[in-house]
Amino acid sequence: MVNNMQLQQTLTIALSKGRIYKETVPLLAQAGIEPLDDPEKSRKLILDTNRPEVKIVILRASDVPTYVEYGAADVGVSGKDVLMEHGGDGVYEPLDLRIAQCKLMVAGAPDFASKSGRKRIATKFVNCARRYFEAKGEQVEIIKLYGSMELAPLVGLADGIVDLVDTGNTLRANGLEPLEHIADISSRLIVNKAAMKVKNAAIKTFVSHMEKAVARLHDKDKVSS
Ligand code: PRT
Ligand code: MG
Repeated sequence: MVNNMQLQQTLTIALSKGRIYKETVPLLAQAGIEPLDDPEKSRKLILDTNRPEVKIVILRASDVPTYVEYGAADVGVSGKDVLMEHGGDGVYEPLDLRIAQCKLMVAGAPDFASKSGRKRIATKFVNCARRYFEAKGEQVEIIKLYGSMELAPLVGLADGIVDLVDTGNTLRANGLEPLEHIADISSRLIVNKAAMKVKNAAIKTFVSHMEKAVARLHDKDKVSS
């Protein structure tokens, strides 16, 4: 006879390929979850794990909050930049995973500040940029781009950009400088609101395992540095 109490709650985790996947896998391993496929090698978009009740879906980074908000995934990992740009309070954000860290900044040529008149700012973070300049009381024209923001000031499309900066090498290689700090960015664990109620036990356990994994990884960093 099947005992309902013994049926394990399923958990679907949304991740994006690239740095978020690479930096989340060691945390998942500490939580006892290991994917059975590598998304960099396989074309599969749904990955099984060593745990039959846990699956991983591989999405475009900017789609992760949408999948989690609508409950197509129970939990996910998203950059704070993506969450700020997505806006709203459609998901819970219980944990800072302290991975994929960088800064959201205004960047431009060294003469950026001395430019007169209304500046043009190219970015894929149009909402973040609009909010930032509004809060400063500065009128700018925002131009939406989907990539290679660094090119825009070089070819006269924009005076400056709003983009993520880590080492600053990409800016420097293109004769640009980081100028104004908008926000510190790291990846967050996000949770679907209905799942938090319906799958409370599974999600609470998962979040607390991830919390311990983050603490362990961070302590290790402190000891080795
Ligand atoms: O690439 P795609 O359009 O599919 O999606 P994505 O760019 O959102 O994904 P991905 O994997 O590139 O980034 C995922 C998340 O990683 C971002 O949302 C951030 O939260 C985080 N992250 C951390 C970064 C960086 N560091 C980073 N340096 N994302 C992007 N960069 C890029 C930045 O845009 C710039 O082009 O790296 C370049 C700058 O790096 P430095 O070291 O030269 O300063
Ligand atoms: Mg990218």
